[in-house]
Amino acid sequence: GSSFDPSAIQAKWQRLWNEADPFRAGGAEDTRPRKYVLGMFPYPSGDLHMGHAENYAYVDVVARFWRHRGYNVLNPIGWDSFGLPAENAAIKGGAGSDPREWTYRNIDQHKKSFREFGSSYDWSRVLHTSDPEYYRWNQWLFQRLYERDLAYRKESPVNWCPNDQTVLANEQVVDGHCERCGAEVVKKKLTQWYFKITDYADRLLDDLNQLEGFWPSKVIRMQRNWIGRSVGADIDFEIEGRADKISVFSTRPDTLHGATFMVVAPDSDLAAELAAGSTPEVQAAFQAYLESVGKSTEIERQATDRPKTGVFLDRFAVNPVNGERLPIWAADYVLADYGHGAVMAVPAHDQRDLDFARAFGLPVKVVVDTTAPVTGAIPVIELDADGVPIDPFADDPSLDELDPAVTGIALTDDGRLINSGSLNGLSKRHAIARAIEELSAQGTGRAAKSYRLRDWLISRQRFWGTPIPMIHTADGRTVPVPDDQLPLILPAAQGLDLAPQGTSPLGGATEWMQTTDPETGEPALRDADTMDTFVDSSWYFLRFLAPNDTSEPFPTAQAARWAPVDSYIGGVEHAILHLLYARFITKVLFDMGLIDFTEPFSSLINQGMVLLDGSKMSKSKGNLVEFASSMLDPGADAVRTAIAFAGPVEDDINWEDVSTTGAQKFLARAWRVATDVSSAPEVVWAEGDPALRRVTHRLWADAPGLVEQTKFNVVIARLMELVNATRKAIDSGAGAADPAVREAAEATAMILDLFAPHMAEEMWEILGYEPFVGLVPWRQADPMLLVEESVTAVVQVDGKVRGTLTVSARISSDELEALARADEKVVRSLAGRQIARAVVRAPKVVSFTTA
Ligand code: ANZ
Repeated sequence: GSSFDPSAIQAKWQRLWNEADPFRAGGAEDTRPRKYVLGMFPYPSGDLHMGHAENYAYVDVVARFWRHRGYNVLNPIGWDSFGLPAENAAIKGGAGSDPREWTYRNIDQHKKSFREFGSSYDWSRVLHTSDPEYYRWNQWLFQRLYERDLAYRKESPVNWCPNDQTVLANEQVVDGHCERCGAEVVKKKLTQWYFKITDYADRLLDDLNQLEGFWPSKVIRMQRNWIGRSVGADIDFEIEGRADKISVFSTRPDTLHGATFMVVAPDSDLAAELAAGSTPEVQAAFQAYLESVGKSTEIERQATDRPKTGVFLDRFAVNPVNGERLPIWAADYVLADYGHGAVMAVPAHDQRDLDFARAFGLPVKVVVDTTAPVTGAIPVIELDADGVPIDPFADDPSLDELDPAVTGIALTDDGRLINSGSLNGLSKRHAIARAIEELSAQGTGRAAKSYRLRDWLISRQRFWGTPIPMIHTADGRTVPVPDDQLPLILPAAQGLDLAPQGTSPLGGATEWMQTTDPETGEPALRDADTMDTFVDSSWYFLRFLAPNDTSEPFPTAQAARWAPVDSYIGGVEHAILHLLYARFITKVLFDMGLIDFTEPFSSLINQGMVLLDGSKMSKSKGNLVEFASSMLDPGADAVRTAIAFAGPVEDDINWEDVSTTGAQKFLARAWRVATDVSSAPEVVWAEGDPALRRVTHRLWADAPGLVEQTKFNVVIARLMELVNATRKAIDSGAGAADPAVREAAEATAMILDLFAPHMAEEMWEILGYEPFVGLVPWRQADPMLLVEESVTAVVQVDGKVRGTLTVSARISSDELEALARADEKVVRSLAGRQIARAVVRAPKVVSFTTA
């Protein structure tokens, strides 16, 4: 028929896709190169909204693109289906409600929506993390971490959300408030399970270098800051009246001669002990201070603009380099869980120490002359009009004028050490090295690093999660549930009180809690806590490789074939937590010899947010546009095209500016071009209108680079240009019978498949072809019809730039990689080492990693 009916077209192609299942990834016999494309899997909240539509539209662009480019593409979907909202919904539902029902009902709705959206998933690989067959492998992972001393239990002050009645990881506390519900977070002492991610801090930091150019630089920066490595020294101080020395961490051991007092964190065990050994007056003052400190957050405590508070403990430390007595204070600008919870205060050169010294009248001693030049170079002497040399330092203030005790400004710049014995005359860098050497020689200090990163607290006092597979025996041992007893399945929710009560609801499942000591057979108790859901999402990308495998979490051979993920696509809200945990678990699995790579996601695309009235869409704000209903009228193709056209992928989109009507008009124009040429006979391309052919071929040539650079909006703009040019050619000249018109219509169908797959399939059929256009190989542009441009590509080896190449702006990734491998400088820098991995982003970057 000749009337444009998008909803009929959609229904037809969804049916055909469901029947033929054309987007299944090829198996071992498939010899095409592979791409693993993955969208961050959804949480089954009740309502998929336009943020999801955006995310999964982009995922599908990338997956379809690589299929057209001749790749065997794996593009799976699953659900991150444990977690609080399901549990809260069940609590609201009243007695007998089960989080399972809410969860799986929503998942069914989501599946329907994704089918209606036309996403090209491999539907044979669906997983849900709340299925025992999935979480069994979380438990398996826990056991492996436990065996490697990477899972341990300790009592410590934890972040506690009084509203959700559960602990939160540091990462889940935002400005002192619960990330989820916004309640003010308090500290509470609990015995909890931790994963020892801090053992991997250096690798998590250093391996970010390989991702440079492939992950958004903002995300790399956030990861670096989160790990927060500082390099310096640990210095030991004797304490009068205490047998053991105490250590402090300092990034400026060069300033040790300028230390005039010491500060300990009031909430540290050390402060309590020092106060306890002091006078009753001090003890009382300390207690009062400690209570006043309790409420402030870490960020407030560290703020430089905050008035300094503290108490003198009437105890003294001894400076190891000059024997000076340093009074010890407790003050909240020092944090208990960073470094050693104590600092040597150098007020002349540290602003917070200076503020404190000025507030409490403590001495300030300058040990770095910041007015002295630090370079070894001889300054260029200029002459004035009379030929008299101009003193290059004439404008520099003298050190006296800069006295921090007077100005209140600490001298933090580089300079020359003074008043510092053997360090005098050295610049900061050399003085730090010398100081560390001397301290090491005397045994009073050593080089050290400090990290902001803390171990990953994984225990949660909630029902709807993976049960922690540990057993507490009657005689006080903690032993793992044997592997052959996994999965340890959650008890039924019926009869349990899920409402927050500060302890895990599983504790109320009396029968379930009872077990036996696997070693002695004596009665024992299970651990009542469940795992943080970030455990589930830390390795799910591997489970997609064989989601129904009942003998192992993932087959090693499949991992070697498909992983790591080539293109990972999702929201920037996961820039820290999820990515850090997935990177950590990947490194652990590498160390176990199960995988041959150390980073899970070779490239990362973060899409912007979908806003309404300039603010984030959310249910609580009542400004949610729902995914399912948004597709009803204009149809999925128009929604997807409009989103991709709305702007660059990484920018926020204002939903009010997204024109689905405009997109639908464009799709109708494209469709009409196809119907106009449908009756055209066999054609000889070369006989077509060269002007239109140039437009078509330029798009064939440019679209791959544009897609690889995620400039989807530009591809759509270019498609619009092509459709307009085609229409013009039809209405003038040779009309729809011109071979160039048919060529343009075919190009439109194939490239449109990235954005509007139903319409593309329909056009392809109208043009006389068999389904499916989604599987048709990309056409090569005719070089005679192109005007060349060139760009500079950078080649990295192990994170360092080793060469540059001048290449066509339209070069393919394969061609670029081949050129890079052949480049003389690159070959030389490899010095015979094998390339273990190549990551290519044409036309700009090639990154090789050696084994
Ligand atoms: C003496 C010194 C002199 C310092 C100087 C700095 C400048 P980052 O870069 O954040 O790692 N520090 C150590 N432990 C601390 C704690 N638990 N709470 C608050 N501050 C702490 O900072 C390291 C510096 O922060 C350390 O170096 C220490 O002060 C302080 F001119 O030691 B410094």
